[in-house]
Amino acid sequence: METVGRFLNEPIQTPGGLQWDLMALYRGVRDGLREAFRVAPDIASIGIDSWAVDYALLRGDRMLGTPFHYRDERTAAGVEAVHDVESFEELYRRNGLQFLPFNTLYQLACEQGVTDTADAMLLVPDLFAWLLTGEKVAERTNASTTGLLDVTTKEWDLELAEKLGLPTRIFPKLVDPGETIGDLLPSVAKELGGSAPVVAVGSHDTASAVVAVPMKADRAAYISCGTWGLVGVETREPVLTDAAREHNFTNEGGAFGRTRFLHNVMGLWLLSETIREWERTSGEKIDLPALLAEAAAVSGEVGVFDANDPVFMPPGDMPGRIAEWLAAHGQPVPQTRAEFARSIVESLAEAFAGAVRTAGELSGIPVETIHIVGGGSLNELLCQRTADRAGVAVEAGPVEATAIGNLLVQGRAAGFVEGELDEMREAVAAAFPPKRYAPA
Ligand code: LFR
Repeated sequence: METVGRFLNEPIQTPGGLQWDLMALYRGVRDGLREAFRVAPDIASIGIDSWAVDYALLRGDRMLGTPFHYRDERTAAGVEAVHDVESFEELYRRNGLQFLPFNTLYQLACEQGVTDTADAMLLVPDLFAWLLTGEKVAERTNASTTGLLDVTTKEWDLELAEKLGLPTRIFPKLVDPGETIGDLLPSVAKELGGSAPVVAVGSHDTASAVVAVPMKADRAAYISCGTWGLVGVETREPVLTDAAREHNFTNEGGAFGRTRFLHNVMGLWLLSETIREWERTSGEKIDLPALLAEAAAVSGEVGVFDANDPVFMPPGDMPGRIAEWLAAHGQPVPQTRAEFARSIVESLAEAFAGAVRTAGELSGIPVETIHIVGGGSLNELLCQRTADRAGVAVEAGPVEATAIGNLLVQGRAAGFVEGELDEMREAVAAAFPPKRYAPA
């Protein structure tokens, strides 16, 4: 695998709320594709994945505004509006999703005026597919994060949409990973210096990542660890029990018809937002590996906070919120940057271990190994402390699981990759041997 481009994703606070710089992202996509065609003119296909739940509304070929960031505060009103119509219990029966205040249905409930004039809703990866091909579709794994996909039939729940006052015309045709979406528009192909069909993949980044977890799914749990820590197991069928709902576990759609039964833990957002705050207030540039080395050397007791507490969701002063949480719960408050970093790692490891245990109990899968993929797999302290706190071995890597899972689904559609999911995962393990952390 060769990386030919990378670009930043920096949301922007506007008077209207926290929004995505969509056109900057599209420029990054185009620059990357142009470079890809330069180094490999015979590209067979293009696959797109991104984070979930966020979308743009369209009328014809016009976007109605700039997409909101799921961390924008406006969703609180949407939650109330939706739950007035349908209780969380009933929603869970229909869509199988954990409660997250930013699930697309809550966001759409804040947009009544706009949805009335829209004729399509496109989630972020589908939006890029449309920009590149002109085709408007909804890839099914990501559609499963909207709250508007029926967890049993895997079709749009138009009855629920109608109940919530959403026009059913805005929900595009669903496609599955592996299906061709369309060719590049001629004007786009000309600018990029090449052409290839856009093929649907697990367009939800977590769906792609889980494809590339080198696990034996009947005895392992995974943690897809980047901004979020998505902690769970893969099942053949959704788990819709009262216990699953009470533990706020989600049933998201996986590639190859599997279910991603998992829980969102706050993830490395806690650390990156802490570093952002320190850099903003001190003007210094903070070196992450050096910080983590100092954190590993902290010997005294550090406070452990609830990494799942929603107070940590919005952007802003993260070290301040952590200190406040720990003080309010009678725990030691970190004094140095190293202690803060250690407290974050310990709290994440604790939340990860707890979610793994619950995932195993709720699904009946005996967890013998925990696989950590994504950026967090490089964080040795986090991997070791997760193994220690769970009392289960961690296997770390690959770091680029999302990109690998995206490529595997494309490769299978193009006929380069053979075999079933288990064999693909064996191939991932052989190409990117995981690093093992035994529990202390
Ligand atoms: C990870 C992720 C999670 C989703 C969150 C918001 O990048 O896609 O799976 O819950 O971002 O979209």
